[in-house]
Amino acid sequence: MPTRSRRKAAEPAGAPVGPPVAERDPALLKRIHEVMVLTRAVEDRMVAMYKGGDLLGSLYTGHWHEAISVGAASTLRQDDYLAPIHRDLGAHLWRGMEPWQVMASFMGKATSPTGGRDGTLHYGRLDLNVYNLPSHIPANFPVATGMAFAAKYREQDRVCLAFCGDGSTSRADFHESLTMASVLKLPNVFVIENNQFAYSTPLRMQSNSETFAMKAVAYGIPGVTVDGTDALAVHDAVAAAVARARAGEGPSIVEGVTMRMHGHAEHDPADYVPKEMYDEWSTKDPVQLFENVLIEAGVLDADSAKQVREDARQAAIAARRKALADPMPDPSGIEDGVYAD
Ligand SMILES: Cc1ncc(C[n+]2csc(CCOP(=O)(O)OP(=O)(O)O)c2C)c(N)n1
Repeated sequence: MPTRSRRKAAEPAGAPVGPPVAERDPALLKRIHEVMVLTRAVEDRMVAMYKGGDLLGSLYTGHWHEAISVGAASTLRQDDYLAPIHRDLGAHLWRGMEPWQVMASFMGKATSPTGGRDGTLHYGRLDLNVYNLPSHIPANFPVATGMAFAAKYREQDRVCLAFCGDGSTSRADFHESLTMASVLKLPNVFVIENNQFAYSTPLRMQSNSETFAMKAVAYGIPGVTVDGTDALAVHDAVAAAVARARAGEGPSIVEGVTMRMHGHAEHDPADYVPKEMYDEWSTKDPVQLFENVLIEAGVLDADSAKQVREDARQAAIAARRKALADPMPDPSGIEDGVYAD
């Protein structure tokens, strides 16, 4: 069987391109960079914590997804809705989730957003308009469609952005959500994180389409494919989709092409991934690439970039310390929130 290890990367035709870096808001650029760096630092720390036995269950990471999760989330207003997946720590951190809350969640601590009812990543922050990840994927898509429907029905000016993986596009709830969002012109943006694998299933066994974005044609909506390691390419494409949703023109698909650089979860050695793929993609670290762009444009210098990394490392260390010290839930509250009064 022929191998099709990587789809055509960025498809410039149709993908919106924003202004040159030097003409953009430096505060926004720096914030995107800081959150990408923080995301990497927190995940690296959690990998060490997983290996050291600090965490209860599986650990899912988003290495090489930072440009997609932060690039996309940074296009929204705080009152817009977000429905992230297991690769989107960056989107959570962008919104204001605290790194210690994420660690506390993987430890089942009472202080986690679920109060310790989940030992992994089914957390959200409703106060930040970020919804909990449902375990079945992409069950966040029907939720996102419902959120967008509610916003439209209540005549609220709110967009709902949901993420899913390449494998999730094969599920019925993907099709149902896209169909409903399209015919009702709901203010949705659907971001597909094409990271080459769905657990051990490679792209060639997932879909025969050249890109995932081209599936948009079937729903009568726009779809673009961008380089998912390029934070600004993602930001620009998602910003255009958000503007369209806000204007009442309906949903769009944005596909970001990247690579899952760790196993499906940290317990997965991912022996099924050809070494050449890792070699090829290791040169496309989204955090490093964005740092290079900002230094080249004069938005950052080498010293300040180094400081951002050190600050993120210290924040991750402090977060671990707090999460470790936090209490486990009180077993007497096991039925809280289960039954209606
Ligand atoms: C309906 C359903 N089937 C299987 C799983 C187990 N599972 C969780 S993530 C995952 C892989 C998903 O692949 P993809 O959508 O490409 O996202 P990725 O993990 O690659 O980012 C699987 C099989 C699940 N959570 N839900």
